[in-house]
Amino acid sequence: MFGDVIHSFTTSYVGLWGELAVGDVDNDGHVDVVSPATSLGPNVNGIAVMRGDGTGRFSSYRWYRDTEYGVQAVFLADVDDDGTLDIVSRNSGYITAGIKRGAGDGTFAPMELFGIPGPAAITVGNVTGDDKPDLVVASRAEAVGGGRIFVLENVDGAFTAGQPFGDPQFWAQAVLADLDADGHDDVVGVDEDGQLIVSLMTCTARP
Ligand SMILES: [Ca+2]
Ligand SMILES: [Ca+2]
Ligand SMILES: [Ca+2]
Repeated sequence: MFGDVIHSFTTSYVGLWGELAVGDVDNDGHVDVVSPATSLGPNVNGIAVMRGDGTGRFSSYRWYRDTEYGVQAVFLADVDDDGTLDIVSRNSGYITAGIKRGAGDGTFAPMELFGIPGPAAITVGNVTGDDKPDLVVASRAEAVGGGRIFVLENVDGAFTAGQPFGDPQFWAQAVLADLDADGHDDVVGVDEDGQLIVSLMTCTARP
């Protein structure tokens, strides 16, 4: 037996399309929801943040319109290791990876954009082995310059432009795990033919 829908939340003239994420973005102990959000009239893209009140309802809603590219998916991670959840977004177009740093009170800084061709998946992990979260993008082979793993290294909380690794693959999705226990997260993914592929990462942090 499953539950009925007992609450919905209407975002007036904004539609929530894409892959959403949940987490406590304002550190009040209640789960909040973050979603790609596009206006229903003129095509304005952005990200909506809905703060949960702990009852299944939402006490506030804010729409950030700081991307000219469509946001296809978001997830939450503390990318700068300052104790607050940040938003990582996978966007359409060429400027295709973005982060919005969270202040810890439910508000977010303007999006920082990174030009990675054709991202199929974006994830966060310790790829360079220095225990700082790096951004990792698996890109689609049909994009110009794509089909590679791009590592955006975390240097003192800022991220480098993506450096490509590995031979071109038809990445469709990817997650990180340290498969060979060498202290560097590796990329585990599936290609567009449905085959499991692995890229063992050996890159080291910049001195
Ligand atoms: Ca919360
Ligand atoms: Ca953070
Ligand atoms: Ca490894």
